[in-house]
Amino acid sequence: MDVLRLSHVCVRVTDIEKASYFYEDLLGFKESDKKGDYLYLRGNEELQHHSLILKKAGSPGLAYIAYRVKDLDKAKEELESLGIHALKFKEEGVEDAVIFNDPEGIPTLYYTNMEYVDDIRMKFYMHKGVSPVRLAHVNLMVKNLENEIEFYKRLGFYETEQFLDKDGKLSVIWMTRIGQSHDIAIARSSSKVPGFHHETYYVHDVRDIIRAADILASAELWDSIERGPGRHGVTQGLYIYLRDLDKNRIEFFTADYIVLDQDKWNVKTWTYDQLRFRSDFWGRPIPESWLKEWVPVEDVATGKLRGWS
Ligand code: DHY
Repeated sequence: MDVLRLSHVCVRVTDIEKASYFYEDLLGFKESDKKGDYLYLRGNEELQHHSLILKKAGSPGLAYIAYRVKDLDKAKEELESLGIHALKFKEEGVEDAVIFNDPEGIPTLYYTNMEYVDDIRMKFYMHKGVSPVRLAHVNLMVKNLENEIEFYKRLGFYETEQFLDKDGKLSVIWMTRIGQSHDIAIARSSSKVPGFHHETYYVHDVRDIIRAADILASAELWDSIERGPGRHGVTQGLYIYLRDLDKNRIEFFTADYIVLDQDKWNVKTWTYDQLRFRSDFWGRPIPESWLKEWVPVEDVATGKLRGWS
């Protein structure tokens, strides 16, 4: 199946005005459009209409993750052949899309063409806040990790790194489609219900990561600074994790590697005794909230959050 790349995420927020303050005024995302219950945002180097949709809803969570595919009709047929029924869907800037629950229940959208908007890449005076560059990756929690990996491999993703649990069983996988350190990370969850841990935006400079903390602290949003700044062992990226005003998590990230030769790449394995350094190369402790909290995902068939009472 010709999935070209990770394209965007649609995240649930309870108050669009407050979310606009957090994501636009503080973090510096660019607004492409605001219509009713939806706010369409993008990073400085994204020419496409949006990479982050904020959707007003009763509680936080993931509405869906979207990928660009080469041929939507062919992708839909291939999904059907896997027993996955995809529903027709439309977004602002995207006329034709399909939406479905992936094999582990992650709400997923495919499209081929999105409207392109103005190019602000070198309009540096328009780069504000943390200067988000582009959506880099998403991080998911699923019950049957092997099943999910098989699906993503079918789409053209390959493994870059993996983490094994105490018993030597696969626990987290990092995969890429376009040759970054990862476009997607998937962790095995003990819960039957799938979850969304975070989305991550690439920034050009470690200074932007520090700025995220300075901006939030000076806006008195200390609780929004959850983890970091630090350097990951896995992927070697420099990072900071933030929680928005609804507790959705967002990471800013830079300085990871790219895979130059896919055919020569050996999956890098991290064992359980390396946990401390896998997560934070400097060995800093990871907050409980980061380890234990994530948000639920919508079931595309019902529009309701899975397993949420
Ligand atoms: C890790 C998490 C990420 C990422 C890269 C590496 C590892 C960890 O913190 O345990 O979200 O992007």
